[in-house]
Amino acid sequence: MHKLIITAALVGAEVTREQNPNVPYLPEEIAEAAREAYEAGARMVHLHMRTPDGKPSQSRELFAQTIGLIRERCPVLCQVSTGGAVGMGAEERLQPVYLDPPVNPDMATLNTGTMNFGDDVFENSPALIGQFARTFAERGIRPEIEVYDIGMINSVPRLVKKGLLQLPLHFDLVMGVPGGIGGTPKNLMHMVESLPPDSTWTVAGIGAAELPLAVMAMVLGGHVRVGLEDNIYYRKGELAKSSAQLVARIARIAQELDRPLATVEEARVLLNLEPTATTVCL
Ligand code: KMH
Ligand code: ZN
Repeated sequence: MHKLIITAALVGAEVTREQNPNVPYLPEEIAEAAREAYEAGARMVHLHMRTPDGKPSQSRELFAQTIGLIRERCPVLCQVSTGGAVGMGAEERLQPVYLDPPVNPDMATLNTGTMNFGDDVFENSPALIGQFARTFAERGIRPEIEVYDIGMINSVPRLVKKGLLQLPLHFDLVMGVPGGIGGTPKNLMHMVESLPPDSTWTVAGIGAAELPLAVMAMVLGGHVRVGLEDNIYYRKGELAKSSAQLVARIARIAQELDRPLATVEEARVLLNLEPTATTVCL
């Protein structure tokens, strides 16, 4: 079986320091969290930004500053969010995709459907998805397709047919968001079996679903995303100290399962990223 890629989702747009005081907000804090996650075994970080008071932000400057600080510290792959936060407009969400070397992203997320997201609506209309896919192609950025339910997988072949996406694709199966598919083993099997041929995939289980789905993904040959964006607890009643702590647990289990961790260069190959094309390490 191929090697394992662990992605660390360091901050997100929803969790707050009131919920877990270890959530990083400032560029320096996010960069430090990225370094710790890399040292614990993560090979990619999924990035959102916050203003100093914790408000979600897609500021190009904040992304540039943070990616610069991360690349001074470690070679971890930087994947920027274009999901941002619910209520943000399309151009606002696309800001980090326009970054140039040496702070250009290695990958960016592409969300392929509209859904209820907790008490809100996360809007991704067909027109918005097309706009994002075209911008990614213009910028030479490989998408990670974020899907929260089966319908969002089923819409992908249409996008391929229209020439907006090319197979093979890499998916993130986000499971357990209120409004999306539940985070159960049976649902994970259904999601994986519904993917287009030759897809690679990672699973991001939300909350208590994080660990069981991660273990199942490791057994099935998928990859794993963990971190404070998805889950603020280490175990029931115990807050996680950091995303690195959650990454380290996955790395330990992977070792027991004989699923060695990919190096950053091996992760690039597995994810069909150009070995040297887009990332410039400072
Ligand atoms: N914050 C969510 C509404 C992504 O990063 O692309 C969307 C999200 C997905 O987190
Ligand atoms: Zn995200």
